[in-house]
Amino acid sequence: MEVREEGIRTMEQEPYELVVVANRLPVAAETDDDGTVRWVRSPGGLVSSLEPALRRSRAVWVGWSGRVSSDDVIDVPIPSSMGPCALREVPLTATQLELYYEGFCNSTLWPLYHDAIATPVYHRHMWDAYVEVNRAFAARAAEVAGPGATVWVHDSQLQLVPALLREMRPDLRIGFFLHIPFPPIELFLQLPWRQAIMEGLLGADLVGFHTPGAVSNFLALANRLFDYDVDPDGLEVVDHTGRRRRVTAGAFPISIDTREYDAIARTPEAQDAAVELRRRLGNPRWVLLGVDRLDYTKGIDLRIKAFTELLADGSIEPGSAVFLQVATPTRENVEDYQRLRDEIALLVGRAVGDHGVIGAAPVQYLHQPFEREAIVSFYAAADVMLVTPYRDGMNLVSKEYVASRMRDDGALVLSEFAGAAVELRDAFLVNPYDADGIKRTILQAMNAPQAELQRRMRSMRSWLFEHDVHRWTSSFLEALEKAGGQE
Ligand code: GDG
Repeated sequence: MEVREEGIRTMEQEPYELVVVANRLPVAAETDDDGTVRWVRSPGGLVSSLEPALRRSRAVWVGWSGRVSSDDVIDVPIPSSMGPCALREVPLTATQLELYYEGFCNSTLWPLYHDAIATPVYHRHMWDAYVEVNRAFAARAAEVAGPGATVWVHDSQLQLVPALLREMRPDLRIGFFLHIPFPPIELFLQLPWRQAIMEGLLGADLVGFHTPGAVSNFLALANRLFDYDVDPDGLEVVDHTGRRRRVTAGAFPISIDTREYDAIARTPEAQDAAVELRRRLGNPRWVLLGVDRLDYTKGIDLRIKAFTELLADGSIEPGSAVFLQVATPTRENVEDYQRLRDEIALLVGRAVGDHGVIGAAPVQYLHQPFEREAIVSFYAAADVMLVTPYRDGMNLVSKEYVASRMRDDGALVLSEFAGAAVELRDAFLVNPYDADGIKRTILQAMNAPQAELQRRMRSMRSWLFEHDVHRWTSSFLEALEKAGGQE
């Protein structure tokens, strides 16, 4: 197998002083028909959030590349040209991928941490794979971190890494950030491996969450499981040698690059694309929009039902409004996602069959990925944005919509159970389980006076311009600098 490194600029700057550890690297391997591996940069997501911090220091990113290997050790130099820093791969086998990622991460932790909306499975062989993979990540991080380096571990896939890494490298400063909700203790206690996961997290000097609610769930759990004395900012833990160590816990609500979204939305291309989209939808009075990964946590089903009922009961006149739902394919090997895909197709089919006319459908459903620029033009075209997850750590889509509304117009309907609701108080907030409440709120958003919409949007925009992703990254890293401390 030939590995071609396109446009490589090597950034070997050891010893590394900042190590990011995340399930995925910010690049993916693509294999051509002739077996040549090409590396492509994964746009958006965590990498754009961390990029400035990574460029400032001698940094390395440890993660999985997306390719499955049958060997244990691959040490292919991944082209740093695409990442903002050096990249180190943790190889995963097909079995590990199935049991650790699709299994323990997506079928146990994901549903459990999202209020058990789908039923979590508790299988010992999946847990064993999770432990094995977490060990591999910790070992890789331990290997590349320079003396006294700062390590930032990301998300639910790697909750054991902080403690494993501390054991291997007590000199490191370790931060952990959870991108999804942290569940109430009654739910967390279901987990047969609850003790081990909490011990894993408590290996960090700083544990960060999106919301104060998640912080208090975490601290309540530490108190319940270990009887540690907790205070609102953290707790002191005792390690196996009897030494006391401070673990700080805090809320760091993630955000977006607000200026970048604003700038894309202002381009003539985005504005023209928005006008064209409305025209193709039949120039209705209202365009409503949903943009989500096709995930059962996002509340896409009830949102479609609510809109369909509004058509059925005559609250929305046929032809006056079109609801466009973009649902990006995701986790297609997991059974709950396959079922959801069918359920949503059925709901859309019913809405179109019952309320469509020849040449015009009141619900348009696109189960496809789009370029970011296209998504922004959808935001720019939408009068009402529907973000109604049953539970969401933060939800960046809601923030992206606001950042893309440079005329201070448009209405955001937002679930109370998205982390973003803590900050975006001027959205039209809704209980995502309440079908009648969603219907009422959609109508309220559609019919709100322009002045009210502008007041709400202006206030949310000014919040987001101040609280952008750069502030998130620096506030976490600054808190990590101050955290820790041993007896
Ligand atoms: C997890 C947590 C937390 C979607 N479709 C396309 C596309 N997207 C982009 C959106 C947005 C991102 O994907 C989705 O982010 P969310 O935050 O809404 O949701 P999750 O994927 O579940 O993310 C979440 C987040 O981590 C960060 O901590 O907020 O709570 O669940 O940026 O725009 N982007 C492109 N094409 C698409 O078709 N380019």
